[in-house]
Amino acid sequence: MTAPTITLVRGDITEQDADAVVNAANSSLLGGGGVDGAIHRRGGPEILADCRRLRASHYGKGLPTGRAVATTAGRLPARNVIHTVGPVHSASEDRSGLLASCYRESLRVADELGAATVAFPAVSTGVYGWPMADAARIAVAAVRGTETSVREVRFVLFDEAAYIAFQAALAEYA
Ligand code: AR6
Repeated sequence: MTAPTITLVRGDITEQDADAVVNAANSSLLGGGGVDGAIHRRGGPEILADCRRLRASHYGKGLPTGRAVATTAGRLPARNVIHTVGPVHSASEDRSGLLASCYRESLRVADELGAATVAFPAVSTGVYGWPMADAARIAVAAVRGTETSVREVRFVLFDEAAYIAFQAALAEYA
């Protein structure tokens, strides 16, 4: 196990040709907006069917924040989707450990799947309100600090501002 190579791309996570793509889900695992909506839309109903099975077998009370779980990727180019639940950003409480946990736990699940390439969105930076620069630093530090068999971690950034924030975070941790 070594630290994975980190690459940055601007684009849409649903188009990524990676072994696994990570979904910024919510604890219901039943879909939503943003990345979650795009993944279910493009991936088709098999993903939701898997999510429902997981809810029934393990996560009746919801997947806890900071945890991750895998399903099929349906019609997406990837083999699997790894669903993780980011924390809602809070100005009064430090939840950065939970955000870091999303990346660590997703990589642990990726190891179980034998995935060599994993594509991540910027978890919690949309609906969940996390400031991009801070989220980027937490994401890069978490991946750098995780022992994994994954060879490439690709951050897929939706817009220029996110891409620049991740570039800056990578430069900081170089
Ligand atoms: N590919 C890559 N990045 C994207 C895409 C895409 N197709 N679409 C949006 N982004 P969000 P969260 C960026 O809101 O903050 C859902 O309703 C987006 O610009 O998807 O973790 C879930 O069900 C932002 O920078 O996830 C939850 O309820 C980042 O991805 C809740 O939102 C994450 O934005 C999770 O909120």
